[in-house]
Order: sequence, then C-alpha cells, then structure tokens
Amino acid sequence: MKMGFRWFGEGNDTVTLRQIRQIPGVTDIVWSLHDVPAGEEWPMEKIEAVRDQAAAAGLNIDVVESVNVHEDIKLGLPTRDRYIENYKRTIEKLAKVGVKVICYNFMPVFDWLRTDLFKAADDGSTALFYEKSKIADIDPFELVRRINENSALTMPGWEPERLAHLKALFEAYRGVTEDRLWEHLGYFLNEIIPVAARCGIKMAIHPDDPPWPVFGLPRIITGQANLRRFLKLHDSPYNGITLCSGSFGANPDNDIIAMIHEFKDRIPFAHIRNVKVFPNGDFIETSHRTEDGTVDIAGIVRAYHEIGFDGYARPDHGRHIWDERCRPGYGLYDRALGIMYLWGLWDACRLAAGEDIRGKKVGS
Ligand code: CS2
Ligand code: MN
Repeated sequence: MKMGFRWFGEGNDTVTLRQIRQIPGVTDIVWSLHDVPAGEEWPMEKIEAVRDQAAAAGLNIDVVESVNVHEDIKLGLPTRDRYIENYKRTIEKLAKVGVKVICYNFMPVFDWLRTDLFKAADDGSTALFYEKSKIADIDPFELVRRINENSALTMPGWEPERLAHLKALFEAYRGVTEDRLWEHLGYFLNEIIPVAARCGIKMAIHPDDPPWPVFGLPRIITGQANLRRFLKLHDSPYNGITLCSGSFGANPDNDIIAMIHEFKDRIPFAHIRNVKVFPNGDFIETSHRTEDGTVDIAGIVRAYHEIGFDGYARPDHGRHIWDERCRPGYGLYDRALGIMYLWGLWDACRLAAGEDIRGKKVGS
C-alpha cells in the first residue's frame, strides 16, 4: 500500500508540501489543476510546475484527483466529442510526467454534497454533516449560495464556473434517466480507456457521494451491484475504481469489505475514511478510527492486506480539530492522524500474517 495525501496546489491549500512530507509514510501527493475548467486540455507547463514543486519537496505525483468530466459528456450531447478529445490529450500529457492513476467521477452537476460544513461535535471539533431531510426540502440554488458563503477557497466540484449555469444544467438533465447516464458513461469509457491503457494509466471512478440520487438528478456509482455493472461496461484492468469507504459507507447496506474482495484486481486507488450514520439517514464525518463511526475501517484495512493491495491509498476527509483553519474536510491534523491509524492497522495485519513489519517474512 502506497500512501498519498490530497494537495490542492500552491496558494489554494492551507497545507504545505513540507508538512505533507513530514507525515510518516507519505510518498505521494494526490493532486489536480483546480484552476483548469472541466473539459479543457491541461497545459503542460502547469503540469510540469506541480511535478517540479512536488519533486523539490521529495514527493511523487503518481495519482491525479480529479480530471473532471465535462457535463456535456455526462449529458451525452454532440459537443461531448470535443471534450473527450481534450480528456485524451490530458491523459497523454499526464503519462509523460509519470502519472499512474487518474481518479474522476460521473456525478451529474454536483460532486460531494453536505448540508453543513462545520457541524460541531461534543468535543469541540467540527466536521462535514449531511442532514437528509434538509436536502429533501432545500432549493439547490440556496444550498450553493450557502456553500460559497462558507468557504473562501474553491471547493472541488463547487467551482464558480461550474455553478454559474446551474439552472440551465438542471434543465438539460431533464430526461436523463439512470439508463441514459449509464450509456453516456459507457461511451466515455470506450473512448478513453484504450488511450489510458496505451499510456499505462489506470482510470479510477469515484463513487457518488452520497450514494443515492439528489435533487432528482440520477446517480449510478452507488453500490456493489452497480460497480459490477460498471466494470463490465468496459472490461479492462485500466478501467478501475476509487474505492471510497466514506462515500459508500453513508449507506449502511453497502458491504465495503465484500467489495474489496470481489473487485480486488480493479482497485488502483483507495479512499479510506469513516462516517457515522444515524438511524434517520443523516451522517457526520468522524475520525478514521473504527469505534468513532459506522464504517469498519479496521476490517477494511485487513481486507486490503488480505488481497495483497499494492495500490495507492489516501485518508479522505478529516474533521477540523485543534482550532485549525482549513478547507472544509481537508485540514492537516485529522488526516495526518488518520494516516497513522491506517499504518498502525496495516502493520498489525502484517504482524498477524507472520510478516516482518519491515517487509520480510519472519524467518526468511
Ligand atoms: C471525496 C470527493 O467525497 C469524497 O469522498 O473524496 O471529493 C472526491 O474527491 C471526488 O468526488 C473525486 O472526483
Ligand atoms: Mn472519497
């Protein structure tokens, strides 16, 4: 298991590369060009700038999250081909600097969705919170206004240019059923996976967060059966999954350990985080520790160890603790604690399997 840490780029993150480098066992940043609008080809100079910044800090850039998919591709509009061509050129450019995995998602309009970015917990920390009944009632435009008011930094999936045309987008999605969305995803995969394969890059779709339809928009990467359908849509080792335990974990019916075992050859990238799900369907993000939430993080790490996982992992959203002022969900402290928990579990699994935690089999 290789460990990465999401970094939003110079001037766009409160966490520095130097701080990331000091977290034990972190070899990689998980990065993107957040100022390039979805659908545009990434400029080589900007890619190389991140490569150079990371190299100067002693970090690799093997995992990109995300190269965002233009809405016209998800909508299946004739204009999609132009954006798909740009996507292919971006894949080729990323291969040139040694990128191995590209994470992306196929959620219409919105990326991850919460009703509260700083929900207070009893211990004084705050965390991302989802109140199910609020989403059922709220006007999406009001939600967007509140989100943007709450954050000085650009949030992934909530970029102003993406949201400016919200009304028109909602109109455009009328009539796009789940089946149509599957078709559009299949079309996209058939175009890009051969390019990714030629470049030695594994594409890794991120599940929908939360894993159910919102505001009447279809969502399809929601559980085990749909992942099976997804992998068959284009059967190639380069068509894979970002297995996000927190996104899937918001629906307690999802058995993430079973997913790890079933899809073991198709998981180049693991997002590992916990959520606490309440009986009414609300959920709050917690520390990574198993006991603090609903998701069995210890069991998940054990499952990864059992399948001999040698892909990339990262802690996902963390709480805001120790008075840190940071991008919602992406502070330094709680995610760093999460990493140490994950490594602790990983080493315990290795010991239990009779492996020397420095990598050799005991006695060999
Ligand atoms: C996050 C997402 O919701 C999550 O679990 O990891 O913000 C994720 O980065 C994107 O949806 C991936 O494209
Ligand atoms: Mn995730």
